[in-house]
Amino acid sequence: MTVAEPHRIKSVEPLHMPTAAEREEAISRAGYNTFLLRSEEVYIDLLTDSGTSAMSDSQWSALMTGDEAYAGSSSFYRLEEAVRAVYGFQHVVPTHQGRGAEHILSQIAIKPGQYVPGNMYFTTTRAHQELAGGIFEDVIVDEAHDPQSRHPFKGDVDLGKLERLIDRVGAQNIAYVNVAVTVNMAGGQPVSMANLRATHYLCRRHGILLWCDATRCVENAYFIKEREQGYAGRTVASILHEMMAYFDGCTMSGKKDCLVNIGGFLALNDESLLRRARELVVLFEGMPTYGGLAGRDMAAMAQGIHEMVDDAYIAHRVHQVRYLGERLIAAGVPIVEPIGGHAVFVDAARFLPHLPRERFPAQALAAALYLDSGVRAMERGTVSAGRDPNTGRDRIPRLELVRLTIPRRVYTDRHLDVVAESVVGLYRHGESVRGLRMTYEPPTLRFFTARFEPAPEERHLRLCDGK
Ligand code: PLI
Repeated sequence: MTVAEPHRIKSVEPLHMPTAAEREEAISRAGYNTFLLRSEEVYIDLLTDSGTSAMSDSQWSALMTGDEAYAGSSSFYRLEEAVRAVYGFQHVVPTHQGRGAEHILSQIAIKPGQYVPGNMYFTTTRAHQELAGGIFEDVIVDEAHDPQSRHPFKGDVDLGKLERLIDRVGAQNIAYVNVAVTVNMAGGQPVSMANLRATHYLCRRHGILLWCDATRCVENAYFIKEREQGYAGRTVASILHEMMAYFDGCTMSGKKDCLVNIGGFLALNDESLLRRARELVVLFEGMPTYGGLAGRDMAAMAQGIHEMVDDAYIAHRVHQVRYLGERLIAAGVPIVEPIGGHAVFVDAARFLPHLPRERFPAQALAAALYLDSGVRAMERGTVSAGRDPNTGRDRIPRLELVRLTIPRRVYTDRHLDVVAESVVGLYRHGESVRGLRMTYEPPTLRFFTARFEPAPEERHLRLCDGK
Protein backbone atom coordinates (compact mmCIF):
# COMPACT_ATOMS: atom_id res chain seq x y z
CA MET A 1 0.00 0.00 0.00
CA THR A 2 1.28 3.47 -0.89
CA VAL A 3 2.04 5.61 2.16
CA ALA A 4 1.79 9.24 1.04
CA GLU A 5 3.33 12.21 2.83
CA PRO A 6 1.02 13.18 5.73
CA HIS A 7 1.61 16.87 4.96
CA ARG A 8 1.55 19.22 2.00
CA ILE A 9 4.33 21.61 1.03
CA LYS A 10 3.99 25.32 1.79
CA SER A 11 7.52 26.59 1.26
CA VAL A 12 10.24 25.26 -1.05
CA GLU A 13 14.00 25.62 -1.38
CA PRO A 14 15.52 25.38 -4.88
CA LEU A 15 18.15 22.69 -5.51
CA HIS A 16 21.18 23.09 -7.72
CA MET A 17 22.99 20.29 -9.53
CA PRO A 18 26.72 21.06 -9.87
CA THR A 19 28.38 20.01 -13.15
CA ALA A 20 30.69 16.98 -13.31
CA ALA A 21 33.71 19.31 -13.45
CA GLU A 22 32.46 21.27 -10.42
CA ARG A 23 31.92 18.05 -8.47
CA GLU A 24 35.39 16.83 -9.29
CA GLU A 25 36.94 20.11 -8.18
CA ALA A 26 34.80 20.18 -5.01
CA ILE A 27 35.53 16.64 -3.78
CA SER A 28 39.24 17.06 -4.42
CA ARG A 29 39.27 20.37 -2.50
CA ALA A 30 37.30 18.64 0.30
CA GLY A 31 40.00 15.98 0.63
CA TYR A 32 37.52 13.26 -0.46
CA ASN A 33 35.62 13.82 2.78
CA THR A 34 31.93 14.60 2.21
CA PHE A 35 31.83 16.47 5.56
CA LEU A 36 34.14 19.07 4.01
CA LEU A 37 31.95 19.85 1.01
CA ARG A 38 30.02 23.08 0.98
CA SER A 39 26.29 22.58 1.02
CA GLU A 40 25.83 24.56 -2.22
CA GLU A 41 28.05 21.99 -3.96
CA VAL A 42 25.56 19.25 -3.09
CA TYR A 43 22.45 18.26 -5.05
CA ILE A 44 20.66 15.86 -2.68
CA ASP A 45 22.02 15.98 0.85
CA LEU A 46 21.80 12.64 2.66
CA LEU A 47 24.78 13.34 4.92
CA THR A 48 22.63 13.23 8.03
CA ASP A 49 19.14 13.44 9.46
CA SER A 50 20.54 15.61 12.25
CA GLY A 51 19.20 19.16 12.34
CA THR A 52 18.15 18.85 8.68
CA SER A 53 14.43 18.26 9.15
CA ALA A 54 11.72 20.59 7.87
CA MET A 55 9.78 22.27 10.66
CA SER A 56 6.00 22.44 10.51
CA ASP A 57 3.95 25.63 10.30
CA SER A 58 3.11 25.13 14.00
CA GLN A 59 6.81 24.97 14.86
CA TRP A 60 7.54 28.13 12.88
CA SER A 61 4.77 29.91 14.75
CA ALA A 62 6.07 28.51 18.05
CA LEU A 63 9.38 30.26 17.26
CA MET A 64 7.59 33.59 17.44
CA THR A 65 6.28 32.77 20.91
CA GLY A 66 9.78 32.01 22.22
CA ASP A 67 10.44 33.73 25.54
CA GLU A 68 14.03 34.99 25.50
CA ALA A 69 14.25 35.71 29.23
CA TYR A 70 17.67 34.82 30.61
CA ALA A 71 16.09 33.02 33.54
CA GLY A 72 12.74 31.30 34.00
CA SER A 73 11.76 31.43 30.31
CA SER A 74 8.18 30.28 29.71
CA SER A 75 9.53 28.32 26.70
CA PHE A 76 11.53 26.19 29.13
CA TYR A 77 8.33 25.31 31.02
CA ARG A 78 6.65 24.47 27.74
CA LEU A 79 9.53 22.12 26.94
CA GLU A 80 9.35 20.60 30.42
CA GLU A 81 5.63 19.92 29.99
CA ALA A 82 6.24 18.26 26.60
CA VAL A 83 9.01 16.05 28.00
CA ARG A 84 6.85 15.05 30.96
CA ALA A 85 3.89 14.24 28.73
CA VAL A 86 5.69 12.37 25.95
CA TYR A 87 8.79 10.82 27.58
CA GLY A 88 7.45 10.61 31.12
CA PHE A 89 10.54 12.02 32.88
CA GLN A 90 9.94 14.66 35.53
CA HIS A 91 12.96 16.88 34.96
CA VAL A 92 14.63 18.27 31.88
CA VAL A 93 17.99 20.01 31.47
CA PRO A 94 18.18 21.64 28.03
CA THR A 95 21.49 21.50 26.13
CA HIS A 96 22.60 22.95 22.81
CA GLN A 97 22.43 19.47 21.22
CA GLY A 98 22.78 15.79 22.09
CA ARG A 99 26.50 15.79 22.78
CA GLY A 100 26.02 18.59 25.34
CA ALA A 101 23.76 16.21 27.28
CA GLU A 102 26.24 13.34 26.81
CA HIS A 103 29.00 15.52 28.17
CA ILE A 104 27.04 16.37 31.31
CA LEU A 105 25.87 12.81 31.91
CA SER A 106 29.42 11.45 31.44
CA GLN A 107 30.86 14.02 33.86
CA ILE A 108 28.29 13.46 36.61
CA ALA A 109 27.98 9.68 36.38
CA ILE A 110 31.39 8.24 35.39
CA LYS A 111 34.35 7.85 37.75
CA PRO A 112 37.68 7.34 35.94
CA GLY A 113 38.29 3.64 35.29
CA GLN A 114 34.61 2.68 35.37
CA TYR A 115 33.00 0.73 32.52
CA VAL A 116 30.12 2.00 30.44
CA PRO A 117 28.47 -0.90 28.61
CA GLY A 118 26.39 0.03 25.61
CA ASN A 119 24.58 -1.52 22.63
CA MET A 120 27.30 -0.56 20.14
CA TYR A 121 29.09 2.74 20.29
CA PHE A 122 28.12 6.11 18.90
CA THR A 123 30.98 8.46 18.03
CA THR A 124 30.23 11.45 20.28
CA THR A 125 28.76 9.30 23.08
CA ARG A 126 31.88 7.16 23.41
CA ALA A 127 34.18 10.18 23.02
CA HIS A 128 32.49 11.84 26.03
CA GLN A 129 32.57 8.64 28.05
CA GLU A 130 36.31 8.31 27.36
CA LEU A 131 36.90 11.99 28.12
CA ALA A 132 35.40 11.34 31.58
CA GLY A 133 37.77 8.37 32.07
CA GLY A 134 35.18 5.70 31.27
CA ILE A 135 35.80 2.48 29.33
CA PHE A 136 33.19 1.65 26.72
CA GLU A 137 32.23 -2.02 26.42
CA ASP A 138 30.06 -3.27 23.55
CA VAL A 139 27.25 -5.55 24.78
CA ILE A 140 25.05 -5.59 21.69
CA VAL A 141 23.86 -8.92 20.23
CA ASP A 142 26.29 -10.44 17.70
CA GLU A 143 23.73 -10.12 14.90
CA ALA A 144 24.17 -6.33 15.00
CA HIS A 145 27.66 -6.71 13.54
CA ASP A 146 26.40 -8.84 10.65
CA PRO A 147 24.93 -6.73 7.84
CA GLN A 148 23.18 -9.79 6.42
CA SER A 149 21.44 -10.98 9.58
CA ARG A 150 17.68 -10.33 9.42
CA HIS A 151 17.18 -10.32 13.20
CA PRO A 152 14.16 -8.00 13.77
CA PHE A 153 15.77 -6.32 16.81
CA LYS A 154 19.46 -6.07 16.01
CA GLY A 155 19.81 -3.30 18.59
CA ASP A 156 19.08 -5.67 21.51
CA VAL A 157 21.46 -5.89 24.44
CA ASP A 158 23.08 -9.31 24.77
CA LEU A 159 22.15 -9.98 28.40
CA GLY A 160 24.75 -12.72 28.66
CA LYS A 161 27.52 -10.30 27.62
CA LEU A 162 26.25 -7.72 30.10
CA GLU A 163 25.99 -10.22 32.93
CA ARG A 164 29.50 -11.56 32.23
CA LEU A 165 30.88 -8.02 32.33
CA ILE A 166 29.16 -7.38 35.68
CA ASP A 167 30.61 -10.66 37.05
CA ARG A 168 34.07 -9.82 35.74
CA VAL A 169 34.43 -6.20 36.91
CA GLY A 170 31.79 -5.90 39.65
CA ALA A 171 28.65 -3.75 39.60
CA GLN A 172 30.43 -0.95 41.50
CA ASN A 173 32.82 -0.56 38.55
CA ILE A 174 30.02 0.04 36.09
CA ALA A 175 29.05 3.70 35.85
CA TYR A 176 25.75 2.95 34.11
CA VAL A 177 24.45 0.98 31.17
CA ASN A 178 23.73 3.09 28.10
CA VAL A 179 21.15 1.77 25.65
CA ALA A 180 20.54 3.54 22.35
CA VAL A 181 17.14 3.29 20.65
CA THR A 182 17.57 2.86 17.70
CA VAL A 183 21.23 1.93 17.16
CA ASN A 184 22.64 4.32 14.62
CA MET A 185 25.96 2.59 13.88
CA ALA A 186 24.29 -0.81 13.45
CA GLY A 187 22.11 0.62 10.69
CA GLY A 188 19.29 2.33 12.60
CA GLN A 189 18.28 -0.97 14.21
CA PRO A 190 15.69 -1.13 17.02
CA VAL A 191 15.66 -2.65 20.50
CA SER A 192 12.64 -4.76 21.48
CA MET A 193 10.46 -3.91 24.46
CA ALA A 194 11.15 -7.38 25.89
CA ASN A 195 14.88 -6.65 25.79
CA LEU A 196 14.47 -3.21 27.39
CA ARG A 197 12.43 -4.80 30.16
CA ALA A 198 14.96 -7.58 30.74
CA THR A 199 17.88 -5.11 30.71
CA HIS A 200 16.00 -2.95 33.21
CA TYR A 201 15.50 -5.86 35.63
CA LEU A 202 19.10 -7.01 35.26
CA CYS A 203 20.39 -3.51 36.04
CA ARG A 204 17.99 -3.12 38.94
CA ARG A 205 19.07 -6.42 40.45
CA HIS A 206 22.66 -5.17 40.46
CA GLY A 207 21.85 -1.58 41.47
CA ILE A 208 23.18 -0.18 38.17
CA LEU A 209 21.62 2.87 36.52
CA LEU A 210 20.15 2.42 33.03
CA TRP A 211 20.37 5.39 30.68
CA CYS A 212 18.87 5.77 27.26
CA ASP A 213 20.24 7.49 24.20
CA ALA A 214 16.75 8.42 23.02
CA THR A 215 17.90 10.21 19.87
CA ARG A 216 15.68 8.13 17.56
CA CYS A 217 13.33 6.60 20.13
CA VAL A 218 10.17 7.28 18.11
CA GLU A 219 11.49 5.28 15.17
CA ASN A 220 12.27 2.49 17.65
CA ALA A 221 8.72 2.67 19.03
CA TYR A 222 7.34 2.34 15.50
CA PHE A 223 9.41 -0.82 14.88
CA ILE A 224 8.07 -2.30 18.14
CA LYS A 225 4.53 -1.58 16.92
CA GLU A 226 5.31 -3.32 13.62
CA ARG A 227 7.34 -6.27 14.85
CA GLU A 228 6.68 -7.14 18.47
CA GLN A 229 3.74 -9.22 19.52
CA GLY A 230 1.09 -7.30 21.46
CA TYR A 231 1.94 -3.81 20.19
CA ALA A 232 0.23 -3.61 16.76
CA GLY A 233 -2.89 -1.97 18.19
CA ARG A 234 -1.05 0.54 20.38
CA THR A 235 -0.21 4.15 19.54
CA VAL A 236 3.44 5.04 19.06
CA ALA A 237 3.03 7.56 21.88
CA SER A 238 1.99 4.87 24.36
CA ILE A 239 4.78 2.52 23.23
CA LEU A 240 7.33 5.29 23.68
CA HIS A 241 6.02 6.01 27.16
CA GLU A 242 6.40 2.36 28.11
CA MET A 243 9.93 2.21 26.67
CA MET A 244 11.09 5.24 28.64
CA ALA A 245 9.64 3.88 31.89
CA TYR A 246 12.45 1.29 31.93
CA PHE A 247 15.15 3.97 32.12
CA ASP A 248 16.52 6.21 34.85
CA GLY A 249 16.89 8.98 32.32
CA CYS A 250 17.85 9.83 28.78
CA THR A 251 20.11 11.99 26.67
CA MET A 252 18.45 13.38 23.60
CA SER A 253 19.54 14.98 20.38
CA GLY A 254 16.48 17.03 19.50
CA LYS A 255 17.98 17.48 16.03
CA LYS A 256 16.60 14.06 15.06
CA ASP A 257 13.25 12.84 16.39
CA CYS A 258 12.21 16.21 17.84
CA LEU A 259 12.14 17.77 14.36
CA VAL A 260 14.25 20.84 15.13
CA ASN A 261 17.40 22.25 13.60
CA ILE A 262 19.17 22.64 16.95
CA GLY A 263 18.60 21.47 20.52
CA GLY A 264 18.91 18.61 22.93
CA PHE A 265 18.36 17.73 26.56
CA LEU A 266 18.97 15.45 29.47
CA ALA A 267 15.80 14.13 31.13
CA LEU A 268 15.62 12.25 34.39
CA ASN A 269 13.71 11.68 37.62
CA ASP A 270 16.40 11.57 40.32
CA GLU A 271 16.70 14.85 42.26
CA SER A 272 20.33 14.50 43.30
CA LEU A 273 21.52 13.72 39.75
CA LEU A 274 19.41 16.65 38.57
CA ARG A 275 21.17 18.96 41.00
CA ARG A 276 24.59 17.87 39.74
CA ALA A 277 23.52 18.16 36.12
CA ARG A 278 22.30 21.70 36.75
CA GLU A 279 25.58 22.58 38.46
CA LEU A 280 27.46 21.56 35.31
CA VAL A 281 25.03 22.93 32.75
CA VAL A 282 25.63 26.48 33.98
CA LEU A 283 29.35 25.95 33.42
CA PHE A 284 29.23 24.45 29.95
CA GLU A 285 25.91 25.38 28.35
CA GLY A 286 23.93 28.12 30.08
CA MET A 287 21.34 28.72 32.80
CA PRO A 288 19.35 25.56 33.63
CA THR A 289 16.25 27.13 32.03
CA TYR A 290 17.88 27.57 28.62
CA GLY A 291 21.03 25.41 28.54
CA GLY A 292 22.58 26.79 25.38
CA LEU A 293 19.33 27.31 23.50
CA ALA A 294 17.32 30.39 22.60
CA GLY A 295 13.80 30.47 24.04
CA ARG A 296 12.47 30.09 20.50
CA ASP A 297 14.51 26.89 20.02
CA MET A 298 12.94 25.39 23.14
CA ALA A 299 9.46 26.43 21.95
CA ALA A 300 9.99 24.79 18.54
CA MET A 301 11.37 21.63 20.18
CA ALA A 302 8.40 21.41 22.57
CA GLN A 303 6.05 21.55 19.57
CA GLY A 304 8.20 19.01 17.66
CA ILE A 305 8.00 16.59 20.59
CA HIS A 306 4.22 16.52 20.25
CA GLU A 307 4.38 16.15 16.45
CA MET A 308 6.95 13.33 16.45
CA VAL A 309 4.54 10.85 18.05
CA ASP A 310 1.82 11.40 15.47
CA ASP A 311 1.19 7.90 14.09
CA ALA A 312 0.74 9.02 10.47
CA TYR A 313 3.94 11.07 10.54
CA ILE A 314 6.15 8.32 11.92
CA ALA A 315 4.67 5.63 9.68
CA HIS A 316 5.50 7.72 6.61
CA ARG A 317 8.98 8.49 7.92
CA VAL A 318 9.93 4.84 8.32
CA HIS A 319 8.24 3.83 5.07
CA GLN A 320 10.12 6.48 3.10
CA VAL A 321 13.45 5.10 4.28
CA ARG A 322 12.22 1.62 3.39
CA TYR A 323 11.21 2.82 -0.09
CA LEU A 324 14.83 3.70 -0.90
CA GLY A 325 16.18 0.52 0.69
CA GLU A 326 13.81 -1.72 -1.22
CA ARG A 327 14.77 -0.11 -4.53
CA LEU A 328 18.40 -0.91 -3.81
CA ILE A 329 17.66 -4.48 -2.70
CA ALA A 330 15.66 -5.03 -5.90
CA ALA A 331 18.76 -4.13 -7.92
CA GLY A 332 20.95 -6.48 -5.88
CA VAL A 333 22.87 -3.72 -4.04
CA PRO A 334 24.21 -5.03 -0.70
CA ILE A 335 22.69 -3.03 2.16
CA VAL A 336 22.22 -3.63 5.88
CA GLU A 337 19.02 -5.54 6.51
CA PRO A 338 16.47 -5.14 7.91
CA ILE A 339 16.27 -1.56 6.63
CA GLY A 340 16.67 0.85 9.56
CA GLY A 341 14.63 3.81 10.74
CA HIS A 342 16.60 6.84 9.59
CA ALA A 343 18.87 5.69 6.81
CA VAL A 344 19.79 3.05 4.30
CA PHE A 345 23.27 1.70 5.01
CA VAL A 346 25.13 0.42 1.96
CA ASP A 347 27.58 -2.38 2.74
CA ALA A 348 30.73 -0.91 1.19
CA ALA A 349 32.80 -4.01 1.97
CA ARG A 350 30.57 -6.11 -0.30
CA PHE A 351 29.97 -3.24 -2.76
CA LEU A 352 33.71 -2.75 -3.38
CA PRO A 353 35.25 -6.16 -2.67
CA HIS A 354 38.42 -5.19 -4.53
CA LEU A 355 39.33 -2.61 -1.85
CA PRO A 356 41.03 -3.71 1.39
CA ARG A 357 39.92 -1.97 4.62
CA GLU A 358 43.17 0.04 4.68
CA ARG A 359 41.86 1.79 1.58
CA PHE A 360 38.68 2.95 3.35
CA PRO A 361 36.08 1.45 0.99
CA ALA A 362 33.15 3.30 2.59
CA GLN A 363 34.93 6.66 2.44
CA ALA A 364 35.84 5.94 -1.20
CA LEU A 365 32.27 4.95 -2.06
CA ALA A 366 30.80 8.10 -0.47
CA ALA A 367 33.21 10.22 -2.55
CA ALA A 368 32.38 8.24 -5.71
CA LEU A 369 28.64 8.70 -5.16
CA TYR A 370 29.08 12.45 -4.86
CA LEU A 371 31.16 12.51 -8.04
CA ASP A 372 28.53 10.51 -9.88
CA SER A 373 25.38 12.40 -8.95
CA GLY A 374 26.02 15.18 -6.42
CA VAL A 375 24.41 13.04 -3.70
CA ARG A 376 26.13 13.47 -0.35
CA ALA A 377 26.33 10.47 1.99
CA MET A 378 28.47 9.65 5.03
CA GLU A 379 31.12 7.06 5.84
CA ARG A 380 30.29 4.84 8.83
CA GLY A 381 33.17 2.39 9.01
CA THR A 382 36.90 2.39 9.73
CA VAL A 383 37.31 6.16 9.56
CA SER A 384 34.39 6.78 11.95
CA ALA A 385 35.58 4.08 14.37
CA GLY A 386 38.86 5.97 14.97
CA ARG A 387 41.72 4.65 17.06
CA ASP A 388 41.78 2.77 20.34
CA PRO A 389 42.91 5.33 22.96
CA ASN A 390 45.08 2.73 24.74
CA THR A 391 46.85 1.06 21.82
CA GLY A 392 46.63 3.94 19.35
CA ARG A 393 45.71 1.44 16.64
CA ASP A 394 42.88 1.75 14.13
CA ARG A 395 39.69 0.10 15.29
CA ILE A 396 38.45 -2.05 12.42
CA PRO A 397 34.70 -2.52 12.90
CA ARG A 398 33.01 -5.40 11.12
CA LEU A 399 30.62 -2.93 9.52
CA GLU A 400 32.06 -0.83 6.71
CA LEU A 401 29.08 1.23 5.63
CA VAL A 402 27.94 4.26 3.66
CA ARG A 403 24.91 5.89 5.20
CA LEU A 404 22.22 7.40 2.98
CA THR A 405 20.42 9.35 5.68
CA ILE A 406 16.93 10.67 5.06
CA PRO A 407 16.10 14.05 6.62
CA ARG A 408 12.54 14.26 7.98
CA ARG A 409 9.84 15.83 5.78
CA VAL A 410 12.44 17.23 3.32
CA TYR A 411 12.79 15.07 0.21
CA THR A 412 10.18 13.31 -1.90
CA ASP A 413 10.34 9.76 -3.19
CA ARG A 414 11.42 11.17 -6.60
CA HIS A 415 14.61 12.47 -5.01
CA LEU A 416 15.17 9.01 -3.60
CA ASP A 417 14.68 7.54 -7.09
CA VAL A 418 17.59 9.70 -8.29
CA VAL A 419 19.70 8.46 -5.39
CA ALA A 420 18.80 4.83 -6.11
CA GLU A 421 19.67 5.17 -9.80
CA SER A 422 23.09 6.57 -8.97
CA VAL A 423 23.89 3.90 -6.36
CA VAL A 424 22.75 1.11 -8.68
CA GLY A 425 24.79 2.54 -11.58
CA LEU A 426 27.90 2.69 -9.40
CA TYR A 427 27.33 -0.85 -8.19
CA ARG A 428 27.44 -2.10 -11.77
CA HIS A 429 30.88 -0.48 -12.22
CA GLY A 430 32.18 -0.84 -8.65
CA GLU A 431 35.63 -1.99 -9.76
CA SER A 432 36.32 1.50 -11.15
CA VAL A 433 36.16 3.08 -7.65
CA ARG A 434 39.67 3.73 -6.34
CA GLY A 435 40.70 3.38 -2.72
CA LEU A 436 41.87 6.31 -0.59
CA ARG A 437 44.88 7.17 1.53
CA MET A 438 44.51 9.40 4.61
CA THR A 439 46.66 12.53 4.37
CA TYR A 440 45.47 14.35 7.51
CA GLU A 441 44.11 12.80 10.68
CA PRO A 442 42.79 14.93 13.57
CA PRO A 443 43.24 13.48 17.08
CA THR A 444 39.52 12.96 17.92
CA LEU A 445 36.34 12.30 15.93
CA ARG A 446 38.53 12.11 12.85
CA PHE A 447 35.75 11.43 10.35
CA PHE A 448 34.55 15.04 10.58
CA THR A 449 37.74 16.67 9.28
CA ALA A 450 40.16 13.98 8.03
CA ARG A 451 41.52 14.43 4.49
CA PHE A 452 42.26 11.82 1.86
CA GLU A 453 43.63 11.41 -1.65
CA PRO A 454 43.20 8.63 -4.21
CA ALA A 455 45.58 5.78 -3.41
CA PRO A 456 48.09 5.39 -6.21
CA GLU A 457 49.14 1.75 -6.17
CA GLU A 458 46.11 -0.39 -5.52
CA ARG A 459 47.42 -3.50 -7.23
CA HIS A 460 50.75 -3.21 -5.46
CA LEU A 461 49.05 -2.89 -2.04
CA ARG A 462 46.84 -5.88 -2.64
CA LEU A 463 49.84 -7.99 -3.64
CA CYS A 464 51.77 -6.90 -0.53
CA ASP A 465 48.76 -7.77 1.66
CA GLY A 466 48.61 -11.18 0.05
CA LYS A 467 44.93 -10.52 -0.73
O1 PLI B 1 24.62 15.61 17.04
P1 PLI B 1 24.16 15.74 18.47
O2 PLI B 1 25.22 16.26 19.38
O3 PLI B 1 22.89 16.50 18.61
O4 PLI B 1 23.79 14.26 18.98
C1 PLI B 1 24.78 13.29 19.18
C2 PLI B 1 24.21 11.92 18.92
C3 PLI B 1 23.97 11.09 19.96
N1 PLI B 1 23.48 9.83 19.76
C4 PLI B 1 23.19 9.36 18.54
C5 PLI B 1 22.65 7.98 18.39
C6 PLI B 1 23.40 10.16 17.43
O5 PLI B 1 23.07 9.69 16.23
C7 PLI B 1 23.93 11.49 17.60
C8 PLI B 1 24.24 12.32 16.51
N2 PLI B 1 24.18 11.85 15.28
C9 PLI B 1 24.54 12.45 14.15
C10 PLI B 1 25.09 13.83 14.10
C11 PLI B 1 24.36 11.70 12.93
O6 PLI B 1 24.61 12.24 11.84
O7 PLI B 1 23.93 10.54 13.03
